[in-house]
Amino acid sequence: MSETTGGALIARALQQEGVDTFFGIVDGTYTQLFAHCVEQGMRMISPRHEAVAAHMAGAYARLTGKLGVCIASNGPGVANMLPGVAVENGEGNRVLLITSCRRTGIIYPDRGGTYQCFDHVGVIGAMAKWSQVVPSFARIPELVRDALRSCYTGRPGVVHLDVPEDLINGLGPELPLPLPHQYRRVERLAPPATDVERAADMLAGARLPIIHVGSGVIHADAFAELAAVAELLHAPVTTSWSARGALPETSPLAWPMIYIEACNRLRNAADVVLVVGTQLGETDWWGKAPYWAPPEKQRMIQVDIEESRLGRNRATDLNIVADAKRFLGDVLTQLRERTQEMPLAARREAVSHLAADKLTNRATLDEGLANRQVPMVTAHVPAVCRKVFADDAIVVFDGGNTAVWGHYFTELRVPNTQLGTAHFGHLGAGVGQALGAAVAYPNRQVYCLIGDGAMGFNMQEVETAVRHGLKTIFLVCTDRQWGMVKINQMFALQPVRDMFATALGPDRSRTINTDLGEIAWDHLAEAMGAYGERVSDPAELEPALRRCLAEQRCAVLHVEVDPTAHMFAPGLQYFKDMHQEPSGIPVQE
Ligand SMILES: Cc1ncc(C[n+]2csc(CCOP(=O)(O)OP(=O)(O)O)c2C)c(N)n1
Ligand SMILES: [Mg+2]
Repeated sequence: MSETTGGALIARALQQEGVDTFFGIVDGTYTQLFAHCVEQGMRMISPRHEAVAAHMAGAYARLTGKLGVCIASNGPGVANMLPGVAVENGEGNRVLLITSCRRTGIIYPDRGGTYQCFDHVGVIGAMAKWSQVVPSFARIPELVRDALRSCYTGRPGVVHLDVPEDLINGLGPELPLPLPHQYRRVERLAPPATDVERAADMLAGARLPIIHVGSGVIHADAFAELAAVAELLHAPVTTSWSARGALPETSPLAWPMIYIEACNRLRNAADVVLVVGTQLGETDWWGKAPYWAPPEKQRMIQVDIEESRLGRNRATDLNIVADAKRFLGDVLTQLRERTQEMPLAARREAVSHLAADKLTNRATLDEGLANRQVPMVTAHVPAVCRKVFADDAIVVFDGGNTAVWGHYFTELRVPNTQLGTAHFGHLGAGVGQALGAAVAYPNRQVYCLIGDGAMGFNMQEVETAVRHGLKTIFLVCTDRQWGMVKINQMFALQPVRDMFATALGPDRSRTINTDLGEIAWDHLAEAMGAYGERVSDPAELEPALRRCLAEQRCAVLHVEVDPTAHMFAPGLQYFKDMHQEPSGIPVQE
Protein backbone atom coordinates (compact mmCIF):
# COMPACT_ATOMS: atom_id res chain seq x y z
CA MET A 1 0.00 0.00 0.00
CA SER A 2 1.44 3.40 -0.95
CA GLU A 3 1.85 6.10 1.66
CA THR A 4 0.10 9.41 2.17
CA THR A 5 -0.44 12.00 4.90
CA GLY A 6 -3.42 12.23 7.22
CA GLY A 7 -4.09 15.70 5.83
CA ALA A 8 -4.35 14.26 2.32
CA LEU A 9 -6.77 11.56 3.51
CA ILE A 10 -9.03 14.12 5.17
CA ALA A 11 -8.89 16.39 2.12
CA ARG A 12 -9.98 13.49 -0.09
CA ALA A 13 -12.88 12.65 2.23
CA LEU A 14 -14.01 16.28 2.06
CA GLN A 15 -13.76 16.28 -1.70
CA GLN A 16 -15.95 13.17 -1.86
CA GLU A 17 -18.55 15.10 0.15
CA GLY A 18 -18.51 17.84 -2.48
CA VAL A 19 -16.74 20.45 -0.35
CA ASP A 20 -15.58 23.24 -2.67
CA THR A 21 -14.68 26.01 -0.21
CA PHE A 22 -13.27 26.23 3.28
CA PHE A 23 -12.36 29.01 5.68
CA GLY A 24 -9.43 29.44 8.05
CA ILE A 25 -5.98 30.72 8.87
CA VAL A 26 -2.78 28.91 7.90
CA ASP A 27 -0.45 27.20 10.39
CA GLY A 28 2.34 24.66 10.15
CA THR A 29 0.53 22.12 12.30
CA TYR A 30 -1.93 21.34 9.52
CA THR A 31 -0.10 22.26 6.31
CA GLN A 32 -0.82 18.87 4.74
CA LEU A 33 -4.55 19.37 5.25
CA PHE A 34 -5.09 22.78 3.67
CA ALA A 35 -2.39 22.23 1.02
CA HIS A 36 -4.13 19.07 -0.21
CA CYS A 37 -7.53 20.76 -0.12
CA VAL A 38 -6.19 23.63 -2.24
CA GLU A 39 -4.39 21.20 -4.56
CA GLN A 40 -7.67 19.39 -5.15
CA GLY A 41 -9.28 22.64 -6.28
CA MET A 42 -11.02 23.82 -3.13
CA ARG A 43 -11.02 27.55 -2.45
CA MET A 44 -9.40 28.59 0.81
CA ILE A 45 -10.80 31.86 2.16
CA SER A 46 -8.66 33.29 4.90
CA PRO A 47 -9.95 35.86 7.39
CA ARG A 48 -7.89 37.61 10.06
CA HIS A 49 -9.62 36.04 13.06
CA GLU A 50 -10.62 32.40 13.51
CA ALA A 51 -14.14 33.09 14.81
CA VAL A 52 -14.80 34.94 11.56
CA ALA A 53 -13.93 31.76 9.66
CA ALA A 54 -16.73 29.99 11.54
CA HIS A 55 -19.24 32.76 10.73
CA MET A 56 -18.21 32.67 7.09
CA ALA A 57 -18.64 28.90 7.01
CA GLY A 58 -22.02 29.17 8.78
CA ALA A 59 -23.35 31.77 6.36
CA TYR A 60 -21.98 29.84 3.39
CA ALA A 61 -23.72 26.67 4.57
CA ARG A 62 -27.01 28.37 5.33
CA LEU A 63 -27.19 30.14 1.98
CA THR A 64 -26.03 27.32 -0.28
CA GLY A 65 -27.19 24.17 1.53
CA LYS A 66 -23.61 22.88 1.32
CA LEU A 67 -21.38 21.92 4.21
CA GLY A 68 -19.55 24.90 5.74
CA VAL A 69 -15.99 23.86 6.54
CA CYS A 70 -13.57 25.82 8.71
CA ILE A 71 -10.21 25.07 10.27
CA ALA A 72 -8.23 26.36 13.24
CA SER A 73 -4.80 25.53 14.62
CA ASN A 74 -3.91 24.14 18.01
CA GLY A 75 -4.13 26.18 21.21
CA PRO A 76 -4.61 29.87 20.37
CA GLY A 77 -6.28 29.28 17.01
CA VAL A 78 -8.81 26.97 18.63
CA ALA A 79 -9.27 29.38 21.55
CA ASN A 80 -10.07 32.17 19.09
CA MET A 81 -12.51 29.87 17.33
CA LEU A 82 -14.67 29.32 20.42
CA PRO A 83 -17.07 32.27 19.92
CA GLY A 84 -17.61 31.03 16.38
CA VAL A 85 -18.47 27.57 17.69
CA ALA A 86 -20.93 28.97 20.23
CA VAL A 87 -22.71 31.18 17.70
CA GLU A 88 -22.84 28.81 14.74
CA ASN A 89 -24.01 25.95 16.90
CA GLY A 90 -26.62 28.22 18.49
CA GLU A 91 -27.83 29.38 15.11
CA GLY A 92 -27.90 25.79 13.88
CA ASN A 93 -25.70 26.13 10.81
CA ARG A 94 -24.12 23.05 9.25
CA VAL A 95 -20.46 23.64 10.07
CA LEU A 96 -17.61 21.15 10.17
CA LEU A 97 -14.65 22.44 12.17
CA ILE A 98 -11.33 20.65 11.79
CA THR A 99 -8.58 21.63 14.19
CA SER A 100 -5.01 20.55 14.72
CA CYS A 101 -3.75 19.63 18.15
CA ARG A 102 -0.27 18.79 19.40
CA ARG A 103 1.28 15.44 18.61
CA THR A 104 0.00 12.12 19.90
CA GLY A 105 1.74 10.97 23.05
CA ILE A 106 1.84 14.37 24.79
CA ILE A 107 -1.86 15.27 24.68
CA TYR A 108 -5.20 13.90 25.91
CA PRO A 109 -4.12 14.21 28.65
CA ASP A 110 -1.57 17.01 28.54
CA ARG A 111 1.75 15.53 29.59
CA GLY A 112 2.36 18.72 31.59
CA GLY A 113 3.55 22.01 30.17
CA THR A 114 2.77 21.11 26.57
CA TYR A 115 2.97 24.22 24.40
CA GLN A 116 -0.27 25.55 22.77
CA CYS A 117 -2.33 22.87 24.38
CA PHE A 118 -5.70 22.73 26.08
CA ASP A 119 -8.52 20.22 26.10
CA HIS A 120 -10.07 21.16 22.72
CA VAL A 121 -12.55 18.31 22.76
CA GLY A 122 -13.53 18.82 26.39
CA VAL A 123 -14.30 22.48 25.76
CA ILE A 124 -15.86 22.25 22.30
CA GLY A 125 -17.68 19.05 23.26
CA ALA A 126 -19.63 21.09 25.78
CA MET A 127 -20.51 23.70 23.14
CA ALA A 128 -21.03 21.84 19.89
CA LYS A 129 -23.07 18.99 18.49
CA TRP A 130 -20.22 16.52 18.37
CA SER A 131 -16.50 16.68 19.11
CA GLN A 132 -13.83 13.95 18.97
CA VAL A 133 -10.09 13.57 18.66
CA VAL A 134 -8.48 11.17 16.20
CA PRO A 135 -6.29 8.84 18.28
CA SER A 136 -4.26 7.15 15.52
CA PHE A 137 -3.57 7.27 11.78
CA ALA A 138 -5.49 4.06 11.20
CA ARG A 139 -8.67 5.59 12.63
CA ILE A 140 -8.66 8.78 10.52
CA PRO A 141 -11.18 7.47 7.95
CA GLU A 142 -13.53 6.16 10.64
CA LEU A 143 -13.59 9.39 12.65
CA VAL A 144 -13.93 11.57 9.57
CA ARG A 145 -16.94 9.45 8.60
CA ASP A 146 -18.41 9.78 12.09
CA ALA A 147 -17.99 13.55 11.92
CA LEU A 148 -19.60 13.79 8.50
CA ARG A 149 -22.47 11.54 9.51
CA SER A 150 -23.07 13.77 12.49
CA CYS A 151 -23.11 16.86 10.25
CA TYR A 152 -26.10 15.39 8.44
CA THR A 153 -27.99 13.94 11.40
CA GLY A 154 -30.76 15.91 13.11
CA ARG A 155 -30.61 19.67 13.57
CA PRO A 156 -27.52 21.18 11.93
CA GLY A 157 -24.84 22.66 14.18
CA VAL A 158 -21.10 22.59 14.70
CA VAL A 159 -19.30 19.24 14.41
CA HIS A 160 -15.67 19.22 15.47
CA LEU A 161 -12.79 16.90 14.67
CA ASP A 162 -9.45 17.41 16.42
CA VAL A 163 -6.47 15.88 14.64
CA PRO A 164 -2.94 15.67 16.11
CA GLU A 165 -0.32 17.45 14.01
CA ASP A 166 1.77 14.31 13.57
CA LEU A 167 -1.22 12.51 12.05
CA ILE A 168 -2.05 15.40 9.70
CA ASN A 169 1.49 16.05 8.49
CA GLY A 170 2.97 12.58 8.98
CA LEU A 171 2.88 9.60 6.63
CA GLY A 172 0.75 6.47 6.85
CA PRO A 173 -0.93 3.96 4.53
CA GLU A 174 -3.24 5.15 1.77
CA LEU A 175 -6.41 3.92 3.49
CA PRO A 176 -9.63 3.30 1.55
CA LEU A 177 -12.36 5.95 1.88
CA PRO A 178 -15.94 4.89 1.21
CA LEU A 179 -18.32 7.28 -0.57
CA PRO A 180 -20.91 9.34 1.39
CA HIS A 181 -23.82 7.01 0.60
CA GLN A 182 -21.82 4.16 2.06
CA TYR A 183 -21.63 5.70 5.53
CA ARG A 184 -24.59 8.05 5.96
CA ARG A 185 -28.18 8.66 4.86
CA VAL A 186 -28.14 10.75 1.69
CA GLU A 187 -31.90 10.74 1.04
CA ARG A 188 -34.22 13.17 2.79
CA LEU A 189 -35.91 11.77 5.89
CA ALA A 190 -39.47 10.89 4.84
CA PRO A 191 -42.44 11.18 7.22
CA PRO A 192 -44.64 8.11 7.86
CA ALA A 193 -47.56 8.14 5.40
CA THR A 194 -50.14 7.79 8.18
CA ASP A 195 -48.80 10.88 9.94
CA VAL A 196 -49.01 12.87 6.72
CA GLU A 197 -52.63 11.79 6.27
CA ARG A 198 -53.51 12.77 9.83
CA ALA A 199 -51.83 16.13 9.39
CA ALA A 200 -53.70 16.69 6.12
CA ASP A 201 -57.01 15.85 7.82
CA MET A 202 -56.35 18.30 10.65
CA LEU A 203 -55.27 21.08 8.30
CA ALA A 204 -58.04 20.58 5.75
CA GLY A 205 -60.75 20.56 8.39
CA ALA A 206 -59.42 23.53 10.38
CA ARG A 207 -61.40 26.72 10.66
CA LEU A 208 -58.23 28.85 10.43
CA PRO A 209 -54.94 26.95 10.04
CA ILE A 210 -51.66 28.81 10.20
CA ILE A 211 -48.09 27.69 9.51
CA HIS A 212 -45.15 28.68 11.70
CA VAL A 213 -41.74 27.92 10.23
CA GLY A 214 -38.14 28.11 11.37
CA SER A 215 -34.70 27.52 9.93
CA GLY A 216 -35.53 23.87 9.18
CA VAL A 217 -37.33 25.15 6.09
CA ILE A 218 -34.21 27.03 5.02
CA HIS A 219 -31.85 24.07 5.51
CA ALA A 220 -34.24 21.82 3.61
CA ASP A 221 -34.73 24.38 0.80
CA ALA A 222 -38.48 23.91 1.19
CA PHE A 223 -39.62 27.36 0.04
CA ALA A 224 -41.65 26.28 -2.98
CA GLU A 225 -43.42 23.55 -1.00
CA LEU A 226 -44.16 25.98 1.84
CA ALA A 227 -45.69 28.51 -0.53
CA ALA A 228 -47.78 25.82 -2.24
CA VAL A 229 -49.15 24.42 1.05
CA ALA A 230 -49.91 27.91 2.40
CA GLU A 231 -51.73 28.89 -0.77
CA LEU A 232 -53.72 25.68 -1.02
CA LEU A 233 -54.84 25.99 2.60
CA HIS A 234 -55.05 29.76 2.47
CA ALA A 235 -53.02 29.62 5.68
CA PRO A 236 -51.05 32.64 6.92
CA VAL A 237 -47.36 31.98 7.59
CA THR A 238 -45.42 33.29 10.56
CA THR A 239 -41.73 32.61 11.10
CA SER A 240 -39.01 32.54 13.69
CA TRP A 241 -36.65 35.51 13.42
CA SER A 242 -34.09 33.53 11.52
CA ALA A 243 -36.58 32.18 8.99
CA ARG A 244 -37.99 35.59 8.04
CA GLY A 245 -38.78 35.68 4.35
CA ALA A 246 -39.21 31.88 4.02
CA LEU A 247 -42.47 32.89 2.38
CA PRO A 248 -41.76 36.13 0.46
CA GLU A 249 -43.12 39.01 2.54
CA THR A 250 -44.80 40.40 -0.55
CA SER A 251 -47.31 37.54 -0.21
CA PRO A 252 -50.64 38.43 1.42
CA LEU A 253 -50.22 35.23 3.45
CA ALA A 254 -46.92 36.33 5.02
CA TRP A 255 -47.08 37.68 8.58
CA PRO A 256 -43.59 39.15 9.14
CA MET A 257 -42.61 38.78 12.79
CA ILE A 258 -41.98 42.54 13.06
CA TYR A 259 -45.74 43.08 13.14
CA ILE A 260 -45.86 41.72 16.63
CA GLU A 261 -49.41 42.72 17.47
CA ALA A 262 -50.68 41.38 14.16
CA CYS A 263 -48.84 38.09 14.75
CA ASN A 264 -50.18 37.81 18.29
CA ARG A 265 -53.73 38.26 17.10
CA LEU A 266 -53.27 35.80 14.29
CA ARG A 267 -51.76 33.17 16.59
CA ASN A 268 -54.66 33.55 18.95
CA ALA A 269 -57.21 33.25 16.16
CA ALA A 270 -55.81 30.02 14.67
CA ASP A 271 -57.36 26.69 15.66
CA VAL A 272 -54.66 24.52 14.05
CA VAL A 273 -50.96 25.34 13.74
CA LEU A 274 -48.47 23.51 11.59
CA VAL A 275 -45.01 24.09 13.06
CA VAL A 276 -42.13 23.18 10.77
CA GLY A 277 -38.42 23.26 11.58
CA THR A 278 -38.44 25.39 14.72
CA GLN A 279 -38.28 24.55 18.39
CA LEU A 280 -40.64 27.36 19.43
CA GLY A 281 -37.98 28.94 21.57
CA GLU A 282 -37.87 32.13 23.55
CA THR A 283 -38.12 34.42 20.52
CA ASP A 284 -41.26 32.49 19.50
CA TRP A 285 -42.57 33.21 23.00
CA TRP A 286 -42.18 29.44 23.69
CA GLY A 287 -45.47 28.91 21.86
CA LYS A 288 -47.28 30.15 24.94
CA ALA A 289 -50.28 32.29 25.81
CA PRO A 290 -50.98 35.16 25.68
CA TYR A 291 -48.96 35.26 22.45
CA TRP A 292 -50.44 32.01 21.17
CA ALA A 293 -53.80 30.43 21.92
CA PRO A 294 -53.49 27.85 24.71
CA PRO A 295 -53.31 24.13 23.74
CA GLU A 296 -56.95 23.46 24.66
CA LYS A 297 -58.03 25.98 22.01
CA GLN A 298 -55.37 25.29 19.42
CA ARG A 299 -54.17 21.97 18.06
CA MET A 300 -50.58 21.76 16.93
CA ILE A 301 -48.72 19.60 14.44
CA GLN A 302 -44.97 19.76 14.85
CA VAL A 303 -42.55 18.58 12.19
CA ASP A 304 -38.84 18.52 12.83
CA ILE A 305 -35.71 16.71 11.68
CA GLU A 306 -34.65 16.43 15.33
CA GLU A 307 -36.89 14.16 17.38
CA SER A 308 -35.80 15.61 20.72
CA ARG A 309 -37.36 18.96 19.79
CA LEU A 310 -40.88 17.63 19.32
CA GLY A 311 -43.41 18.80 21.88
CA ARG A 312 -40.62 20.29 23.94
CA ASN A 313 -41.78 23.79 24.74
CA ARG A 314 -45.44 23.44 24.01
CA ALA A 315 -47.86 20.51 24.06
CA THR A 316 -48.46 19.14 20.58
CA ASP A 317 -51.15 16.92 19.06
CA LEU A 318 -49.17 15.33 16.28
CA ASN A 319 -45.38 14.92 16.22
CA ILE A 320 -43.57 14.06 13.01
CA VAL A 321 -39.87 13.42 12.49
CA ALA A 322 -39.09 14.38 8.92
CA ASP A 323 -37.22 16.61 6.54
CA ALA A 324 -39.24 19.80 6.02
CA LYS A 325 -39.21 19.64 2.23
CA ARG A 326 -40.24 16.01 2.15
CA PHE A 327 -43.05 16.56 4.66
CA LEU A 328 -44.43 19.67 2.96
CA GLY A 329 -44.30 17.96 -0.44
CA ASP A 330 -46.09 14.88 0.88
CA VAL A 331 -48.74 16.82 2.76
CA LEU A 332 -49.37 18.94 -0.33
CA THR A 333 -50.27 15.80 -2.28
CA GLN A 334 -52.66 14.74 0.47
CA LEU A 335 -54.20 18.19 0.76
CA ARG A 336 -54.93 18.32 -2.96
CA GLU A 337 -57.32 15.43 -2.40
CA ARG A 338 -59.10 17.32 0.38
CA THR A 339 -59.77 20.74 -1.14
CA GLN A 340 -63.52 20.14 -0.99
CA GLU A 341 -63.36 19.78 2.80
CA MET A 342 -61.68 23.15 3.34
CA PRO A 343 -63.86 26.09 4.46
CA LEU A 344 -61.91 28.36 2.13
CA ALA A 345 -64.39 31.22 1.87
CA ALA A 346 -64.53 31.61 5.64
CA ARG A 347 -60.74 31.41 5.85
CA ARG A 348 -60.33 34.10 3.21
CA GLU A 349 -62.62 36.38 5.11
CA ALA A 350 -60.86 35.75 8.43
CA VAL A 351 -57.41 36.25 6.87
CA SER A 352 -58.30 39.50 5.12
CA HIS A 353 -59.84 40.79 8.34
CA LEU A 354 -56.71 39.95 10.34
CA ALA A 355 -54.44 41.41 7.63
CA ALA A 356 -55.65 44.90 8.46
CA ASP A 357 -53.48 44.76 11.60
CA LYS A 358 -50.35 44.45 9.46
CA LEU A 359 -51.21 47.59 7.53
CA THR A 360 -51.86 49.52 10.72
CA ASN A 361 -48.52 48.40 12.16
CA ARG A 362 -46.73 49.35 8.91
CA ALA A 363 -48.34 52.77 8.62
CA THR A 364 -47.33 53.69 12.18
CA LEU A 365 -43.74 52.61 11.53
CA ASP A 366 -43.49 54.50 8.24
CA GLU A 367 -44.43 57.77 9.92
CA GLY A 368 -40.82 57.86 11.12
CA LEU A 369 -39.58 58.23 7.53
CA ALA A 370 -41.13 61.70 7.29
CA ASN A 371 -38.41 62.91 9.67
CA ARG A 372 -35.63 64.36 7.46
CA GLN A 373 -33.42 65.75 10.24
CA VAL A 374 -29.62 65.72 10.07
CA PRO A 375 -28.03 63.51 11.35
CA MET A 376 -30.65 61.12 10.14
CA VAL A 377 -33.02 58.87 12.04
CA THR A 378 -31.93 55.29 11.53
CA ALA A 379 -35.13 54.16 9.76
CA HIS A 380 -33.82 55.71 6.54
CA VAL A 381 -30.85 53.37 6.39
CA PRO A 382 -32.68 50.06 5.85
CA ALA A 383 -35.47 51.81 3.93
CA VAL A 384 -33.07 53.30 1.37
CA CYS A 385 -31.18 50.00 1.15
CA ARG A 386 -34.41 48.22 0.28
CA LYS A 387 -34.92 50.71 -2.52
CA VAL A 388 -31.38 50.58 -3.89
CA PHE A 389 -30.48 46.90 -3.58
CA ALA A 390 -32.01 44.14 -5.68
CA ASP A 391 -34.75 41.95 -4.23
CA ASP A 392 -32.38 39.00 -4.07
CA ALA A 393 -29.62 40.97 -2.32
CA ILE A 394 -28.49 39.33 0.90
CA VAL A 395 -28.89 41.49 3.99
CA VAL A 396 -27.08 40.93 7.27
CA PHE A 397 -28.46 42.47 10.46
CA ASP A 398 -25.82 43.05 13.15
CA GLY A 399 -25.65 45.33 16.18
CA GLY A 400 -28.18 45.97 18.92
CA ASN A 401 -30.66 48.67 17.95
CA THR A 402 -29.20 48.80 14.45
CA ALA A 403 -30.41 45.24 13.86
CA VAL A 404 -33.83 46.12 15.25
CA TRP A 405 -34.16 49.17 12.97
CA GLY A 406 -32.92 47.02 10.12
CA HIS A 407 -35.56 44.36 10.64
CA TYR A 408 -38.41 46.85 10.92
CA PHE A 409 -37.62 48.62 7.66
CA THR A 410 -36.57 45.70 5.47
CA GLU A 411 -39.12 43.71 3.54
CA LEU A 412 -37.73 40.28 2.71
CA ARG A 413 -38.92 39.59 -0.79
CA VAL A 414 -36.90 36.49 -1.65
CA PRO A 415 -36.49 33.46 0.65
CA ASN A 416 -33.15 32.96 2.38
CA THR A 417 -31.83 36.47 1.82
CA GLN A 418 -31.24 37.48 5.45
CA LEU A 419 -28.55 36.58 7.93
CA GLY A 420 -28.00 37.50 11.53
CA THR A 421 -27.61 35.83 14.89
CA ALA A 422 -31.26 35.55 15.85
CA HIS A 423 -30.56 32.95 18.54
CA PHE A 424 -27.38 34.42 19.92
CA GLY A 425 -27.57 38.16 19.31
CA HIS A 426 -23.81 38.12 18.89
CA LEU A 427 -22.41 41.54 17.98
CA GLY A 428 -19.84 41.53 15.20
CA ALA A 429 -20.64 38.08 13.79
CA GLY A 430 -22.36 39.82 10.88
CA VAL A 431 -19.04 40.87 9.36
CA GLY A 432 -18.02 37.26 8.76
CA GLN A 433 -21.54 36.31 7.70
CA ALA A 434 -21.58 39.08 5.12
CA LEU A 435 -18.24 37.95 3.70
CA GLY A 436 -19.35 34.31 3.72
CA ALA A 437 -22.44 35.40 1.76
CA ALA A 438 -20.30 37.16 -0.83
CA VAL A 439 -18.17 34.02 -1.18
CA ALA A 440 -21.34 31.95 -1.67
CA TYR A 441 -22.86 34.33 -4.23
CA PRO A 442 -20.22 36.55 -5.84
CA ASN A 443 -22.74 37.88 -8.34
CA ARG A 444 -25.39 38.94 -5.85
CA GLN A 445 -25.38 42.11 -3.78
CA VAL A 446 -24.56 41.66 -0.10
CA TYR A 447 -24.97 44.39 2.48
CA CYS A 448 -24.54 44.48 6.22
CA LEU A 449 -26.36 46.87 8.53
CA ILE A 450 -24.14 47.09 11.55
CA GLY A 451 -23.76 49.16 14.72
CA ASP A 452 -20.57 51.04 15.53
CA GLY A 453 -20.07 48.85 18.59
CA ALA A 454 -20.50 45.64 16.59
CA MET A 455 -18.24 46.82 13.75
CA GLY A 456 -15.46 47.41 16.27
CA PHE A 457 -15.27 43.67 16.91
CA ASN A 458 -14.28 42.70 13.39
CA MET A 459 -13.41 45.74 11.27
CA GLN A 460 -10.10 44.14 10.26
CA GLU A 461 -12.02 41.82 7.95
CA VAL A 462 -12.53 44.64 5.46
CA GLU A 463 -9.00 43.83 4.35
CA THR A 464 -10.09 40.18 3.94
CA ALA A 465 -12.87 41.35 1.65
CA VAL A 466 -10.44 43.43 -0.40
CA ARG A 467 -7.91 40.59 -0.62
CA HIS A 468 -10.49 38.05 -1.75
CA GLY A 469 -12.37 40.46 -4.04
CA LEU A 470 -15.61 40.34 -2.02
CA LYS A 471 -17.94 43.23 -2.84
CA THR A 472 -19.82 43.45 0.44
CA ILE A 473 -21.18 46.85 1.46
CA PHE A 474 -21.14 47.71 5.16
CA LEU A 475 -23.39 50.47 6.45
CA VAL A 476 -22.12 51.34 9.90
CA CYS A 477 -24.82 53.11 11.91
CA THR A 478 -22.69 55.40 14.03
CA ASP A 479 -24.30 56.73 17.19
CA ARG A 480 -21.05 56.64 19.20
CA GLN A 481 -22.66 54.47 21.85
CA TRP A 482 -23.72 50.96 22.78
CA GLY A 483 -27.18 52.19 21.84
CA MET A 484 -29.35 49.27 22.89
CA VAL A 485 -27.67 49.03 26.28
CA LYS A 486 -27.78 52.78 26.83
CA ILE A 487 -31.55 52.95 26.53
CA ASN A 488 -31.81 49.92 28.73
CA GLN A 489 -29.65 51.54 31.42
CA MET A 490 -31.61 54.75 31.26
CA PHE A 491 -34.69 52.85 32.34
CA ALA A 492 -33.01 50.34 34.62
CA LEU A 493 -31.04 52.93 36.55
CA GLN A 494 -33.89 55.42 36.92
CA PRO A 495 -35.12 54.01 40.25
CA VAL A 496 -31.55 54.05 41.57
CA ARG A 497 -31.16 57.65 40.45
CA ASP A 498 -34.40 58.64 42.08
CA MET A 499 -33.20 57.11 45.31
CA PHE A 500 -29.76 58.71 45.18
CA ALA A 501 -30.62 61.84 43.21
CA THR A 502 -28.35 64.07 45.21
CA ALA A 503 -25.44 61.68 45.25
CA LEU A 504 -25.53 61.29 41.45
CA GLY A 505 -25.76 65.02 40.93
CA PRO A 506 -27.72 67.01 38.38
CA ASP A 507 -26.97 64.82 35.34
CA ARG A 508 -29.84 62.42 35.77
CA SER A 509 -29.46 60.87 32.35
CA ARG A 510 -26.03 59.55 33.21
CA THR A 511 -25.29 55.99 32.18
CA ILE A 512 -22.34 53.74 32.89
CA ASN A 513 -19.79 53.19 30.12
CA THR A 514 -22.30 53.24 27.29
CA ASP A 515 -20.64 56.01 25.28
CA LEU A 516 -18.01 55.29 22.68
CA GLY A 517 -15.56 57.50 20.87
CA GLU A 518 -15.97 57.94 17.18
CA ILE A 519 -14.11 55.73 14.72
CA ALA A 520 -13.96 57.12 11.17
CA TRP A 521 -15.12 53.93 9.47
CA ASP A 522 -14.79 55.48 6.01
CA HIS A 523 -11.14 56.37 6.57
CA LEU A 524 -10.39 53.00 8.11
CA ALA A 525 -11.94 51.32 5.06
CA GLU A 526 -9.79 53.33 2.71
CA ALA A 527 -6.71 52.47 4.74
CA MET A 528 -7.47 48.82 3.95
CA GLY A 529 -8.09 49.33 0.24
CA ALA A 530 -11.89 49.47 0.36
CA TYR A 531 -14.13 52.35 -0.70
CA GLY A 532 -15.20 54.65 2.13
CA GLU A 533 -17.73 57.42 2.39
CA ARG A 534 -19.52 59.32 5.14
CA VAL A 535 -23.13 60.50 5.16
CA SER A 536 -25.42 62.11 7.72
CA ASP A 537 -28.17 63.76 5.64
CA PRO A 538 -30.95 61.34 4.64
CA ALA A 539 -31.15 63.10 1.28
CA GLU A 540 -27.53 62.09 0.59
CA LEU A 541 -27.95 58.47 1.54
CA GLU A 542 -29.23 57.07 -1.74
CA PRO A 543 -26.61 58.73 -3.97
CA ALA A 544 -23.87 57.66 -1.53
CA LEU A 545 -25.08 54.08 -1.62
CA ARG A 546 -25.19 54.10 -5.41
CA ARG A 547 -21.60 55.33 -5.49
CA CYS A 548 -20.64 52.43 -3.18
CA LEU A 549 -22.30 49.98 -5.56
CA ALA A 550 -20.65 51.53 -8.60
CA GLU A 551 -17.23 50.90 -7.05
CA GLN A 552 -17.66 47.13 -7.48
CA ARG A 553 -15.50 46.39 -4.45
CA CYS A 554 -15.92 46.27 -0.70
CA ALA A 555 -17.33 49.57 0.57
CA VAL A 556 -17.93 50.99 4.02
CA LEU A 557 -20.50 53.74 4.45
CA HIS A 558 -20.12 55.61 7.72
CA VAL A 559 -23.70 56.64 8.46
CA GLU A 560 -24.08 59.21 11.17
CA VAL A 561 -27.40 58.63 12.96
CA ASP A 562 -29.06 60.74 15.61
CA PRO A 563 -27.96 59.10 18.89
CA THR A 564 -31.13 59.91 20.81
CA ALA A 565 -33.57 58.87 18.10
CA HIS A 566 -31.46 55.74 17.50
CA MET A 567 -32.05 54.56 21.04
CA PHE A 568 -35.80 54.48 20.54
CA ALA A 569 -35.88 51.61 18.07
CA PRO A 570 -39.33 50.19 17.33
CA GLY A 571 -40.73 47.37 19.40
CA LEU A 572 -38.18 47.47 22.21
CA GLN A 573 -40.87 46.84 24.81
CA TYR A 574 -41.83 43.62 23.06
CA PHE A 575 -38.26 42.39 23.14
CA LYS A 576 -38.09 43.12 26.83
CA ASP A 577 -41.34 41.22 27.39
CA MET A 578 -39.97 38.33 25.37
CA HIS A 579 -37.30 37.71 27.97
CA GLN A 580 -39.86 37.35 30.75
CA GLU A 581 -41.78 34.12 31.29
CA PRO A 582 -45.12 34.62 29.50
CA SER A 583 -47.98 34.86 31.96
CA GLY A 584 -50.02 32.36 29.99
CA ILE A 585 -50.81 28.84 31.05
CA PRO A 586 -47.47 27.12 31.67
CA VAL A 587 -47.22 24.07 29.50
CA GLN A 588 -44.89 21.14 29.98
CA GLU A 589 -43.70 22.38 33.35
C1 LIG B 1 -20.46 40.02 21.51
C2 LIG B 1 -21.48 40.74 22.30
N1 LIG B 1 -21.12 41.44 23.39
C3 LIG B 1 -22.03 42.12 24.12
C4 LIG B 1 -23.35 42.07 23.80
C5 LIG B 1 -24.37 42.84 24.64
N2 LIG B 1 -24.98 43.93 23.85
C6 LIG B 1 -26.18 43.80 23.26
S1 LIG B 1 -26.64 45.14 22.37
C7 LIG B 1 -25.22 45.96 22.77
C8 LIG B 1 -24.96 47.34 22.21
C9 LIG B 1 -24.78 47.34 20.72
O1 LIG B 1 -24.14 48.52 20.26
P1 LIG B 1 -23.92 48.78 18.71
O2 LIG B 1 -23.32 47.60 18.06
O3 LIG B 1 -23.23 50.08 18.53
O4 LIG B 1 -25.41 48.87 18.18
P2 LIG B 1 -26.50 49.99 18.55
O5 LIG B 1 -27.36 49.39 19.64
O6 LIG B 1 -25.79 51.21 19.01
O7 LIG B 1 -27.23 50.15 17.29
C10 LIG B 1 -24.41 45.16 23.61
C11 LIG B 1 -23.10 45.59 24.16
C12 LIG B 1 -23.71 41.28 22.69
N3 LIG B 1 -24.98 41.12 22.32
N4 LIG B 1 -22.76 40.66 21.95
MG1 LIG C 1 -23.93 52.07 18.42
